Amino acid sequence: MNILVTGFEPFGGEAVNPSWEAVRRLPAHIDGVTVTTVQLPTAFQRGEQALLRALEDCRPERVLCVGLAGGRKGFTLERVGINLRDARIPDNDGFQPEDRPVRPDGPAAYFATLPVKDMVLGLNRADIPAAVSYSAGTYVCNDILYTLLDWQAREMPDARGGFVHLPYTREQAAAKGADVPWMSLDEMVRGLELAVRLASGESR
Ligand code: PCA
Repeated sequence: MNILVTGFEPFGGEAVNPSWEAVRRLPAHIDGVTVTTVQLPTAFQRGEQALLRALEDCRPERVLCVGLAGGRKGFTLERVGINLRDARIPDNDGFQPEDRPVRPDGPAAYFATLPVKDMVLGLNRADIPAAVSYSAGTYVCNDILYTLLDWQAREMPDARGGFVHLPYTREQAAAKGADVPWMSLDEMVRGLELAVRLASGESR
């Protein structure tokens, strides 16, 4: 089994993106699963292009995309990607689409095909705070999830894909005040290793 795990480059004025910091620390093999990691630009067009290139290159049986959702607590496992781009801030290329589709001819939404609820349960059992989320937003992360699921539906219908949002790191949160939720990078890496195991299991 092979899994592609992606993280994003920093955006929105942050110096780091914990998604890539955690993803790049993953081992190359987890329980016999080969792990390929790729950093995606936080830009609608280049992000999609980089994802599609990685998908064509490795044709992975499982894909877990990872991003930052600053302000959220714990891991949030996204259930759905929607056909909408509505950016609150410009992406890293200065592009700020409003009320546009990801794919003009695509369906309104795709559900994640990874076992989202089982993954949340497994993470919780290992003391990693995690919950299901029913919105990945309308920025680059949602775009990547939609693009991933759209590609898999057409090109590799037996493959499964999904998305995890991570909170700020301790350092990022501390710079913003006392009430901002955070998770240590070590815990994120431990949680992602487990998420890879759970994503590679057979139950849906
Ligand atoms: N988070 C943003 C895009 C990149 C990232 O890490 C989002 O939630 O859309």
